[in-house]
Amino acid sequence: MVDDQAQGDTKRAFVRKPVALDRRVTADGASGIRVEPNRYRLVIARACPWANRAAISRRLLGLEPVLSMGIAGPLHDDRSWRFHLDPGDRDPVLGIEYLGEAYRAADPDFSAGITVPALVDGTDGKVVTNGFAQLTLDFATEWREFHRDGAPDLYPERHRAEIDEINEAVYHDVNNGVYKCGFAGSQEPYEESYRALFARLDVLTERLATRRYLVGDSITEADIRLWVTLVRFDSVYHGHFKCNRSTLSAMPVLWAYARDLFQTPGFGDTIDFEQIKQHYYGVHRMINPTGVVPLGPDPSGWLTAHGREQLPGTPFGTGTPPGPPPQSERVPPLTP
Ligand SMILES: N[C@@H](CCC(=O)N[C@@H](CS)C(=O)NCC(=O)O)C(=O)O
Repeated sequence: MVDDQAQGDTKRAFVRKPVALDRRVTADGASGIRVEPNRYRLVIARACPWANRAAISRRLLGLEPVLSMGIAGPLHDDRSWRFHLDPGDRDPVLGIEYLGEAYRAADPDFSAGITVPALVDGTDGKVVTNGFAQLTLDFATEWREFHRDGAPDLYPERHRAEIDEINEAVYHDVNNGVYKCGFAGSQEPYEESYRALFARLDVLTERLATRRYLVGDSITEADIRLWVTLVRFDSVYHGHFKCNRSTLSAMPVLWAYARDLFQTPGFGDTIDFEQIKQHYYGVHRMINPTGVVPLGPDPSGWLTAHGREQLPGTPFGTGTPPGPPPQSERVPPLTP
């Protein structure tokens, strides 16, 4: 449970625990674990924003043919994420029912959070890493040999300082900021996080009013990280996490930016709003004790025109968009 991940301080603020298994897979194998085609399996859940980053990066970079993906269902219990969307309730490649089995294969005494995304070594079924922040940076850099033709550079050297700076602020105030609002155990840390969240969204609004993407003139890691929170905003963070100064759809610049990316191959085709709502409202019983999942909001607005083609920037620079996702990874089309 996410609340098990949180350590309370005296004001009962939500504090995210450090990543437990943070080994790296690198091109030269200097980390002890080398990038290899068809060896690892990326395990995600459609609901999870941290896992969503990895799914988007994999799509944009075209890693699907060399890095398979397992998809846990939206609900989990104290035995961890479960592959209940798969035939026989088991991941077809790893052969496991619960993701926790792969964590305990890596460390029989593993007692920290069993989280997605997790990169699992298919040769021994052990989790290599659940270090969500490093994972996508490594996809962009260490997995370069296996990128598709026309893949974008999501972490270009000349922009790294700027990307890192934005990512740091977005992580604290937005990505983790919504969780700090939602899981605040008392009024004061909630208000502090709420103010920091919307102040940051105001700053980002100003930045994105005159440019299509956050850094440089095409999509980077910074856009992926901001977007995974924006796309969940109206479905779960606005109500369930009390981030309700306004909906995303009432913030014109961010709403158009988020729609633009939703309609870009590799982004919207990773999103399943039903699974997102089922997870947040169904799993976080401490803040939604009934487990009732709201029917709204109507998601069809995501497909409306955004007008951001007029701004400086093109999605893939000199590269090309990815093709459609593999058949087995398609998400249901949006229905009102
Ligand atoms: N691994 C990261 C982030 C990933 C994360 O929190 N994933 C959530 C889903 S959005 C998760 O797997 N939660 C399961 C749990 O905590 O039991 C962390 O430990 O902070």
